Amino acid sequence: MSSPNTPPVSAQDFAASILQHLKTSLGKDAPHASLYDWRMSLSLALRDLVVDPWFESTRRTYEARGKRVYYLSMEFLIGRLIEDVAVNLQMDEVASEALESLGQTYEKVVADEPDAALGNGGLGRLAACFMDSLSTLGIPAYGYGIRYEHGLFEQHFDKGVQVETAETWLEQRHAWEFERPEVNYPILFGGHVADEDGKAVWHPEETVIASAFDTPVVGWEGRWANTLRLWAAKPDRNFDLESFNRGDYIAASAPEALARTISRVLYPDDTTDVGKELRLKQEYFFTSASLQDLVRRFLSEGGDLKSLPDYVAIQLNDTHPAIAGPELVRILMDLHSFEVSDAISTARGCLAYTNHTLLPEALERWPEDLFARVLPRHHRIIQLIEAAHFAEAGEQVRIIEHGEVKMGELAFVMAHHVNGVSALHSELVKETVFADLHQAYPGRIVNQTNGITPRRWLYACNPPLRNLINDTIGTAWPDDLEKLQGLNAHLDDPAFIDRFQAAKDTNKARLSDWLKDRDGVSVDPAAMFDVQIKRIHEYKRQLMNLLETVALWNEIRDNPNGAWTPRVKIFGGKAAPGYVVAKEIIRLINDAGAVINGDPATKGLLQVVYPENYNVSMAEVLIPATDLSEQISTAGKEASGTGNMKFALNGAPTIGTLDGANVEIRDCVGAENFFLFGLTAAEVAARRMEPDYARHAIEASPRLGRVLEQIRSGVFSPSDKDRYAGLVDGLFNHDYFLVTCDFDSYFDTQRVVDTAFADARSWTRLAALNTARVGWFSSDRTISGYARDIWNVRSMLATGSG
Ligand code: 26V
Repeated sequence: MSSPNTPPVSAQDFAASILQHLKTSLGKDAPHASLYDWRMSLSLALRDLVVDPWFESTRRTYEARGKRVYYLSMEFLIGRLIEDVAVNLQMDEVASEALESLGQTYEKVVADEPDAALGNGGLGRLAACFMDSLSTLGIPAYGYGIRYEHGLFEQHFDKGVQVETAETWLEQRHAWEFERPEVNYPILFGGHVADEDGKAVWHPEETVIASAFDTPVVGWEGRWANTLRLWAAKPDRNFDLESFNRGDYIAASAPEALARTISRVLYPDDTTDVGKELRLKQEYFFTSASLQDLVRRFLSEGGDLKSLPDYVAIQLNDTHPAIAGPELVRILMDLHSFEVSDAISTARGCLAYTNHTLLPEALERWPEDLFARVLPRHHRIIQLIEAAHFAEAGEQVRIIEHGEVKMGELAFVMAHHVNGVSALHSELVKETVFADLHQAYPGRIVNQTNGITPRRWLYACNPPLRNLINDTIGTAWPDDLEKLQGLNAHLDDPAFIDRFQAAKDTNKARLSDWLKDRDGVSVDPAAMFDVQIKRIHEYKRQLMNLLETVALWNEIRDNPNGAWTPRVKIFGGKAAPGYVVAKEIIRLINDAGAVINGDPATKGLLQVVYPENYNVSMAEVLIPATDLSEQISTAGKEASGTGNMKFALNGAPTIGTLDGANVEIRDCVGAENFFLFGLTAAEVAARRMEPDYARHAIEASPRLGRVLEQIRSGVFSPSDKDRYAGLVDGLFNHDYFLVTCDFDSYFDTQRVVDTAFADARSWTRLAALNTARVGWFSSDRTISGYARDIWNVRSMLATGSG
């Protein structure tokens, strides 16, 4: 019932293919095969089925000679691929059956796959969802990024403290990629620029080779497949013979050392502008390789570079690839003899830029001297770009200012469109960070509200709900998610609500088993599962959630015979290794959790759970099992959020602020079906102007004052009573994210949630209503918007909507 179309091969034939791979690709026979051997054989057998659609898509793309999309992203947070590919090929049941026939358990084999964690959070996961939708919509596209040897660090808790260890996904062979040793580009760094016959000529000092690895990305029902091309750095030559012959062995290995570091590790900090030379080199490395690759492809098909914008749409995922502007200008001027102004307008015709954050500390700026040392030619080209921008729009906004190169301004000036990622965020982009540039280039800023792929985030991760939906409205929804509206007609059907509840119960039991198996933690599946999963940031306010937890603990202890709604507060997420306050918050959650969980007075009513090492695969278990989605950022700070969409789609109502895409989610589900609290973005800005706003908020709330006093006095850190004094003082003195100001309305709204949850049937109706009404948040809709408003590209599929 779950696969709408017929699978391409039978279980019997597929089992034979797995066995063949076991023998010829892994060199094992069945009796001696390990879990790894089975997993690789299964992956390779599935990969075989992707190759034909992939070749066919590539052939049709070349034949059509139409415009293609190039999505440049420093991060692709992919997760596991076996289930994703199996589901897209309608092979999930066949694969499971085939493995069972070979004496293996499909779920166990699937769970053996390491997450491809080539991203920090929202921005990287969005790129992965976009790749899925580009293929599903049949839009010819390439994703370009870096093949990091080490993805996002693994998180462990040592007495509640986050400890990081290296992630090592490539220690095992990556089953899905095809190495392309013949696709190589030199990437140049450093040196100087000389004026030769009136021309600027770059004499670089270092060379690193970018070498391609391709992963096919297959869309729904295998109708189309695009390529994710990730670049690995290789040394230009193993030994610099000249230095080697001079006897300078150490100098001879310097180029190799640079090459080995460039694609070694993903930067794990998604807020602070680290300003590190290696990061700049990573950015230039993958951007230059990608542009060289697409220009080579264009020329090999006989294209005339003047018409590049008619054939090439390059999307910059944040400013990380913003060097694409000057790099494309360099390629056109230095290698293809374009005039400056033609080079700039041609490059701009190809480029568009997505802004993902308004946090000032996350907007990339490079010290000018560092920049000029690493990329001297680009430094000069940026001056040319700035001059052209001044001539066009006046001199209010500089690209190079106060000794810094501002990548946001550079990306904006070099892009034909700039987009924000939710309606509110796009308006704030116009009013704040890019207000002057918005005046100078009216109409350039547009909105494309984020989305999520319903294949991974409902169909694959939530089989019980998927089956219920199939039975209720048919099977046409996974690539036309607005069809979920058809569920509205069933919201008052008791049988439907019963089945919806049964699906949620199954998922909650699965999560409970998972927590027990993995961490030895027991939870009561009848309690409300209240979940906040995302990177740990002050603006996301995990601290406010924890303060509310402590306040509730107090309240239950004060009134043990009250009609409390049992809750399990689940946290998940990593802090950047250098983000001290975020790490204190993690420790406090773990410390307070230990005290609360050990208190017999609140046992069965309140529990705190924080499983370590949150990642995509953990999200896939947590989200379907969630009753309440926490989206509680300070209004104006969360650009969009995408977890908020995943929860709503899987039937979890939201408690949240008017921030990011929460605003649009609330519009879709109806205000009466959303647990809204807190200040608006405008009120936040106004409150910050008031003197001592935090102190006043604390004084006005005895409940909050009591919680802060407990934390400060060491109730949760008895062996080190002052451990959290600094954290608490921070709230009194500079509570920039207004935790104190929103606390009371958050607490009160949580009590409204308690009451609502206690009425099980109406809560389940609310959950189902969320699923029915958030189909608009499919990333297929988002990508169709980019294709129409920004890229001007069309779907290659007759029935596609791109
Ligand atoms: C910034 C930096 C700064 C330098 C060091 C490395 C690094 C890595 C990533 C970032 C960008 C962080 C921005 C980000 O992830 N924004 C999130 O984007 C989501 C997708 O649009 C959106 O849903 C979230 O609200 C937004 O926080």
